[in-house]
Amino acid sequence: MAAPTVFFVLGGPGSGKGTNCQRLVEEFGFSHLSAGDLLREEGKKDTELGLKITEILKAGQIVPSEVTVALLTNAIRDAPNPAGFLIDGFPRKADQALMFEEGVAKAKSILYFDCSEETMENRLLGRAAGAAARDDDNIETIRRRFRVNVEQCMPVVESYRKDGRCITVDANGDKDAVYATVRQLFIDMGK
Ligand code: UP5
Ligand code: MG
Repeated sequence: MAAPTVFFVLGGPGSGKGTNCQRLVEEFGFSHLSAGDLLREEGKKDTELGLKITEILKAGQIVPSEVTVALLTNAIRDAPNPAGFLIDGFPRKADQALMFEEGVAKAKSILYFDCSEETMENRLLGRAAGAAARDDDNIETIRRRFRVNVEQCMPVVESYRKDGRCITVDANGDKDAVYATVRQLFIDMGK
C-alpha cells in the first residue's frame, strides 16, 4: 500500500485545531485523527493502560510516544482515505515525530495555528463552562498544558519551520476568519 498523505495540525491548547479540522473534513473529504481524542477514547477502557492515560491527560502531560503512535497507526490502517489524513495535536515531542515519520509516513505539510495564550485561555475557559467541557479544562491543567506546549511542542514546530514544511496560520481571529485562511492554503496546495 502506498504511504498515506498526511498533514500534521499543530498549535497550543485551544488554538482551534479541532474546529478547523472538522470544517476541512466537510469541505475536502480528509479523515481527521485527533491524537487527544484517540487517547481520551482509549482512556475510557478499564485497563491498566486506560487508567494511566487518563491520569496523564488530567495532569496535562504527554503520553509515551509508542502508545499514541500505535493508536494513530491502527486508525490509519483501519480506514484508509486517498484524500489524506489531518493528524491533529501530534507530534508533540521530537521523538514522536521521528517514530511516526519513519514508521508510517512523512508529513506533506505542517499547519501551525499561532494563537496568544490569553486568547487560548479564554476559549478553553469558555468550553469549560459548557456541555463540551473536558477533564483537562480547569485553570490549573490549562496552564500546565501551556507550559508543556512551550517547552516540548514548540521545538517540534521550530524544527519543521527549519526544514521548510511548516505553514503558520494566524489563529487569533474569529472562527470564520481563521478557517478562510486555512481553506485557502489547501486550495493553493491543489486540494
Ligand atoms: N474556538 C476555536 N476556534 C475559535 C475561534 N477562532 N474563535 C473563538 N472560539 C474558537 O477549540 C477550543 C475551543 O475554542 C472550542 O470551544 C472552540 O469552539 C473554540 P478547539 O478547536 O477544540 O481547539 P484545539 O486546538 O483542538 O484545543 P484542544 O483543547 O483540543 O487542544 P489540546 O492540544 O490541549 O488538546 P488535545 O486533545 O490535542 O490533547 C489533549 C491532551 O492529550 C494533551 O494535553 C496531552 O496530555 C495528550 N496528548 C498526548 O499525550 N500526546 C499527543 O500526541 C496528543 C495529545
Ligand atoms: Mg482538539
